[in-house]
Amino acid sequence: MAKHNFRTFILWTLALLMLPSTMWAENGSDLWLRYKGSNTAQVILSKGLKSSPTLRIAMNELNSNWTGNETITLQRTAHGGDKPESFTLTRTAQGITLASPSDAGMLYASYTLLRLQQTGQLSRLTPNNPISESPQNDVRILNHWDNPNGTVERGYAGASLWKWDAIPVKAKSGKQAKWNDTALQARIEQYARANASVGINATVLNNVNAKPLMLSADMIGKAASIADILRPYGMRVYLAVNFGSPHGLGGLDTADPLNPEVIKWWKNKVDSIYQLIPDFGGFLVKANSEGEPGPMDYGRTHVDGANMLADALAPHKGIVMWRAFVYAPGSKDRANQAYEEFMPLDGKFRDNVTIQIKNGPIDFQPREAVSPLLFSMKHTRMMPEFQITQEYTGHSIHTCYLAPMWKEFFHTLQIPAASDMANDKNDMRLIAGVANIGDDINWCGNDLAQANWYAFGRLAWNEQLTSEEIAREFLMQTFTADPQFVDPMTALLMHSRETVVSYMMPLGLHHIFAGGHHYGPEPWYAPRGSREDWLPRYYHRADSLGIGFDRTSKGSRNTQQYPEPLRSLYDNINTCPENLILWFHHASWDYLMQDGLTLWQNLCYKYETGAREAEQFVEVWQQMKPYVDSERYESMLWRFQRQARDAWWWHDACILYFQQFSQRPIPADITAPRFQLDQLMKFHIPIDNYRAPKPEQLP
Ligand code: BDP
Repeated sequence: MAKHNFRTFILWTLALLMLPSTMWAENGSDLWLRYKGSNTAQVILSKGLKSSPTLRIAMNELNSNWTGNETITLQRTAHGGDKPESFTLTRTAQGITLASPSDAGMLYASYTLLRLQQTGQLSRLTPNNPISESPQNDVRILNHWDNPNGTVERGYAGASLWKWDAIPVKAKSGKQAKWNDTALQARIEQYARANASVGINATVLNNVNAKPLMLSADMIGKAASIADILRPYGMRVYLAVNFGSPHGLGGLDTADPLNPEVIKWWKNKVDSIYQLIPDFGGFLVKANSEGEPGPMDYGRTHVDGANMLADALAPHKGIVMWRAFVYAPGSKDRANQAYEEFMPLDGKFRDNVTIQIKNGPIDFQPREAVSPLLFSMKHTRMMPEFQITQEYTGHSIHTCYLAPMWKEFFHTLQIPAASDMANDKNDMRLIAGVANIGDDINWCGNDLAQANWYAFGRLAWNEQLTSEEIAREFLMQTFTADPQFVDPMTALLMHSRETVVSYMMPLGLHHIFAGGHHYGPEPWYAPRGSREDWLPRYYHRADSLGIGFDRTSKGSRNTQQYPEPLRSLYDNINTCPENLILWFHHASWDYLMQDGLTLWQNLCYKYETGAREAEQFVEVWQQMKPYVDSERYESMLWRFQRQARDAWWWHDACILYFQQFSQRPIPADITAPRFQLDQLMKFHIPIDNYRAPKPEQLP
């Protein structure tokens, strides 16, 4: 007995000693899902409603996390005209009802109710005010650029989530596979949960630069095991495919989409996928782009290629997302190409083909004009692709909240008359975001970059939400609801994208990054033998007269691809929004801007403002110390410090580089560059495939 007591005493002492560290241990892995529930809810299924894995998750979330003590009823409503995932929250004296035509809708309703609780908005739900929601996009999909070898293309949060070696192969019998690596299984389930909580309902598991290997029987069996975890959370799995697979994997001597053997190969492959993944979503294809194989290798067209795959998928209700990210070397204007290549094909794609188009016509720059193709096709389904991973906005070092960029995009699409935007294929809407998720403990590398994953989901569900409300929600749930934290940090997030634009590429400048990894400034980057359209000078076109790419009716005629009023607005330098002036115009260094400064002076001040703002971010964050756990505080502090240092690096590099062309003095109140141009030009930051640079790797 005494011995037993002593052991209890020791255990208790140890537990108490460990308590503070466990209480405060914080690694960001809980994302925005930090409910402090009291297990007081009574959750029931309405009469006749049969339980399901999805409903069990919903009930479990509410049971463990709801802090009220009313009865919550899950209820199925008739489909009617509503979208299956829509839902209504109703409050009565008896309790709260979450109603939807589908189980997934009830799950979304549960997360919505919990979000209202976490963000102090429950008062919005009163007996007179039910809350009804319906998703604006039917397919809200993440694109992982993950490779079978565990690397992530343009990933800055560690290696791939999918540890392919440890993922079990699902057997043909259809029985769920047993996971030996239960930690991995749990992590993938957390991934599904996080997505469901913001309404993301689909995922492409692998890189658009797809390896034929992804379609091997083993990999399909592994994808099926992942699909089994995601399914109860309302998520469907898709795969990116290599168009050359019949050749590269199947051993055929061609991948010509009109060849009967090739057609048969794809049909069989698709059938074998559906055997294991009955709700498989379909294929994402990058064809004839940046060296990837495609139908044009065989003298065929995008239509031939996409329709052939679509026909193989159609019997199973699968779809093809065919990317429009195409550009040939030697082009007059890369921004024109997707339009030139796809407009003649408008109306020729099958119903289950969607053309996936990056938000801008170049490549995920900090600010781009909207891709003109998105305004133009009338008889083809199109979907936008955003880049959540920060390839061009500072990797997982810089804080750059992307919701304002995406809102700007949605806003621009609304500018032309509705009749000019009519499209007869918009019965089904889709939206994609390239994921910023890896195996880092906090998922995204940068704790605040979680906000971009969060915001993508929220906007994919409802484009009308404001960036600010999304930022607030995120901060309140992920850190603290204390306004001393939420107010200044919302302001910081809201400003962050414009700050990044100012210190990297203001006034519509684009693609002046370091070659390869795209981190840091290298407007001079020009290794011999490079493709011209991979070089910054192709984009900035600085010379003694001015700077910027003339895309007007007198230049590359890119402006002519836009509908009115954008066409005229962009074409005329005096009406072109100044934040895109160098995107559309080659403007004289002495061009007078609205503030009365010359373009050159204005450019210098933009760099100055951006760098100073980045410096202020450090101060704001330092003031947040009392409200943040030390682990996340420290891990963000060095990132903000790096961001500020990088911002000055951009400032020095760009001002000095462009001054060679402008030959104009740097305004006196601009901070004097700390480095000489030739010093900066010698420096190329080392960086490996998926690790952001360390602090000491800067000049
Ligand atoms: C560019 C990336 C490259 C991608 C490509 C794409 O630099 O890694 O493969 O886009 O979207 O942004 O296909």
